[in-house]
Amino acid sequence: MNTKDEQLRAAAAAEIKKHEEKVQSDPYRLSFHHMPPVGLLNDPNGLVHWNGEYHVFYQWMPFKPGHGEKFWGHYISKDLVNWRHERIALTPSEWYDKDGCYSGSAIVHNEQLYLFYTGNVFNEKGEQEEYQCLATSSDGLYFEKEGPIIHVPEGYTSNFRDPKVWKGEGRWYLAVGAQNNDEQGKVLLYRSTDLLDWELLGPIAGSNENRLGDFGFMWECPDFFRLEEQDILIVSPQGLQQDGMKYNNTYQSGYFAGQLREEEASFEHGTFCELDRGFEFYAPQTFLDNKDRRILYGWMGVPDQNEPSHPTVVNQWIHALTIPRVLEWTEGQLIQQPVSELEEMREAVLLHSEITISNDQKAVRGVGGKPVELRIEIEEVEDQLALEIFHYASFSYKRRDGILTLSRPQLEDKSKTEFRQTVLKEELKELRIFIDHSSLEIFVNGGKEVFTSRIFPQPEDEDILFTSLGNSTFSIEKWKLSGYRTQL
Ligand code: DQQ
Repeated sequence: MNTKDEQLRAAAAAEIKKHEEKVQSDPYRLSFHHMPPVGLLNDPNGLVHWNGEYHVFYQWMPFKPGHGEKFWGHYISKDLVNWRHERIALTPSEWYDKDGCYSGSAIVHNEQLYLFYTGNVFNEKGEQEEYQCLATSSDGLYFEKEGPIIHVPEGYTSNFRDPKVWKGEGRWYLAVGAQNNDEQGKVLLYRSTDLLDWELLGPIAGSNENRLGDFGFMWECPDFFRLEEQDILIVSPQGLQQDGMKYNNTYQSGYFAGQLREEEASFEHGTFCELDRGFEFYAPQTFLDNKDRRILYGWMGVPDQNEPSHPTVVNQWIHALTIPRVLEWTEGQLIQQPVSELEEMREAVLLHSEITISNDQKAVRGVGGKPVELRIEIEEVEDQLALEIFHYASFSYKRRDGILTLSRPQLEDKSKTEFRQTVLKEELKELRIFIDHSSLEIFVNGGKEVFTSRIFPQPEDEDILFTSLGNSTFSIEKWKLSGYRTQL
C-alpha cells in the first residue's frame, strides 16, 4: 500500500461523511439498486461469484457527481438481496492508473481473485494513455496491484480499455475494447497461459469487421460468453447513428450472436441487437454464478447523456446499477429476467383479476406506491393500453402495430417529452415492472424486451393509472418491496 492510496481512501471516506446527510435524505435514493455512497457511479465491474459470495464492483468517482479519476467501489452479498458495502477495492494511486482505475473484469484462479482493469493516464502533454492492469487478492477485500500487463498495440489509439477475461480450452483469453488508427471501434483478442504474458491474436470483431460495415468509432466493455451452444458478444459501441426506433441513446449497448473460434481469432456473427430499449442503460457485464446462471448487471446511465440534468446532482450523487437479470437464449434471441432472489423482497401481495377498462383512464385499487413490483397478465388489448406512472412516465402498447412506447419529460427541459420505442414481434402477454423511488425496469413477455430508465416524479406522487382505448382486460399482482438490506 502506498501513501497516495491511503490518502485517496481517507479523502473518499471524508467525502462520504461530509455529504452523508444531503445524499441520504434525497427522496430519489433507491431502495433496491446499487448506488454510490456519494459522487458518481458508472459501469459494473469485476462481477464474480466466489466462495459463496457475489462481488459487484463498480466505477466510482467519490469527489463529484461527474466523471474523473475512477475508483473501484465494492459490494458483496451471499444472496443478491442482503449486501455489504465493502472497503474500496482500487484507488487511482499509481503512475499507470493515476487518472482512473477504469472498467474491467474478475476471474478466480488458484484460490485468488484476479481483477483485470484499465489504468487511465493523462501524461505531462495531456495525452491519454491506457494500460491493461492486474490486481490480485486472496481474501477478496485487499488487492495487490501487479501493474500493467498489456500495452496498446501498433496500429491502435490510446482508446484501449475494459478487459474481459475467461478460460477457454486450456488457456486464458482476454477481450478488450479498442480503436484503430482509422478511428474504427474494435474488440481485440489476447491469449495467455499464465495470466501475465498476453499474446495478441488480432481484432475479432468491430466496425468494418465480419462484413459489418461502419459501426462506431470506439467499442467499449466487450463481454464474451457461451449460452446454449451460442457464442455471444455483448458490447457498447459508440458512434452509431440513430436509425428509426434504434440507437436513440447517445451510446448503445447490445449483442451479437455467432460462433467464436478463439484460436483463429474469428467470430462469425449476425446482426447487432440492442439489449434494452429504455433511456438509461449502458456498459453491461455478465458472469456465471454457482447455479450456472449467466447474470447481467448494467449501468442505469449513459455517458454524456444529460448527466448534469439529473436532479440528484444537487445532492452530490448520480446514477445506479440495474437489478441483476438472468440471461437465456430462446428462439434465437437473448431474454432477460430478474433473478428469482428478488422475490425475497416481496411484502404484502395484492391481487386483482379480470379488470376491464373501456375507453377510460382508471386507477386500480391499491395499485401504486413505491418501491413496488407489478405483474400484469394481459388477456385482451383491443386497441391500446397505457400505464401512467406517478404523472411522470407513460408506457403504452398499441396492438395494431405492436409498438411499445416509454415516454417521460426530458431531463434538461421538463416542458418537453421524450420517448423510446420498439416493435413487439408478438402480442403483449405479460409485463413485469420494478419501480423504485427513481427508476423503472419493465420486462415485456418474459424478458423479450426490456425498458430501463430513471424517473424523477414528484416524490409524494404514488399514482399508477391505466388508460385503455377500446377494451383492455388484464389481471394484476402487486407486491410492496422491502428493498435491499445494505450494511454500509
Ligand atoms: N467507463 C469506464 C471505461 C469504459 C466506460 C470509465 C464505459 O473503462 O469504457 O469509467 O462507460
